[in-house]
Amino acid sequence: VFHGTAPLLYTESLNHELQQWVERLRNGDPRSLARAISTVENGEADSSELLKCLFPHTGHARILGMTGAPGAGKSTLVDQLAKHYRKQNQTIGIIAVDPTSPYSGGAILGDRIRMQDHFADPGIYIRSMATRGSLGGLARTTADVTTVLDASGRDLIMIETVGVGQDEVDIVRLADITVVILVPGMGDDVQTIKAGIMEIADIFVINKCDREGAERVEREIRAMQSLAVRSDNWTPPIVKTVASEGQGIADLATTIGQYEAYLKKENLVLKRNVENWRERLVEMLRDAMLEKARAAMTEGEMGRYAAEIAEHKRDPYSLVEEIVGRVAGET
Ligand SMILES: Nc1nc2c(ncn2[C@@H]2O[C@H](COP(=O)(O)OP(=O)(O)OP(=O)(O)O)[C@@H](O)[C@H]2O)c(=O)[nH]1
Ligand SMILES: [Mg+2]
Repeated sequence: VFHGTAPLLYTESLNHELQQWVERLRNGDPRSLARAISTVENGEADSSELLKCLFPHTGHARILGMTGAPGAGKSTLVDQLAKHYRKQNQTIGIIAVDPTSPYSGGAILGDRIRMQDHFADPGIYIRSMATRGSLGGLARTTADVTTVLDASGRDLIMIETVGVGQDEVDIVRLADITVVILVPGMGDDVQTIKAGIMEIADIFVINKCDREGAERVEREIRAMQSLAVRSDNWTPPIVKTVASEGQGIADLATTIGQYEAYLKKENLVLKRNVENWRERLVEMLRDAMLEKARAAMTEGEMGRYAAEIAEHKRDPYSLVEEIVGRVAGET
């Protein structure tokens, strides 16, 4: 008897519940925010419905990516910047994407201790993530958490990530502004940071300038910059800091402001967003297609196909065509 009507009612009440959740989150309710973040982090069943409801409310926050080698002082800088921007009454979200062991334990603990100052301040929300190898990948999870924080009305979102691999390059691609943090005395200095990370720097910070060798790092960055001209003609400035002493933080904030003004003046904000979305759409499509293809067959079938191909009883090209056809014909 209920065929047809029951699912509809169910969907409606679910939507109503979602809308209320989103409403509370946008009104600054910390529990709704925390619940939304866990939902997308764990890729729970209602996570994509939630993200659909949240997306129209995003686009307000400025997203700042902070990346650099382990121990470069990223958390200390984020912490100091948070203090700086809080004085201007900006609300802040911080996502600390932790490296795998051996750093993660220490980093999380370190972050907790240092960021304790802010825990009483509802204007700062801090989330540490150690989700490498999780379903959907680190970059996607970070993007989804960023969406939640943005929709919650935060003015500024800072994403801290260790600059080592493709995941990190994908993560900083989320950012409107990317700050790459270097320190003196890293041996080969600039060379130890992956070329890909160097290329995405909008601003360089040389932290720990209380140590020897800051000038050398600066020379190396300048030498590297002379070889490559960016398509937006911006020459990434170099800011020197001693984050642990709060030195250079105001300078860094000013430089961030200058780059933002440059992006606005040159009409680059939308252009950059379009570029980022082009990449992210391809990734989202690839994930969704693959998920569908995986759902279309069992592990047993997959193993059988692999065996048949290995034994040359079947060719992989027609098989892939067949599976893609099967998945595409579904909708
Ligand atoms: N001497 C000196 N030490 C600093 C400076 N900034 C940070 N530190 C110290 O460097 C250590 C690492 O700082 P973090 O802020 O945890 O570095 P991080 O880049 O977040 O580290 P991971 O998240 O583990 O990659 C801490 O002991 C800081 O107190 C600085 O400017 N000078
Ligand atoms: Mg850190």
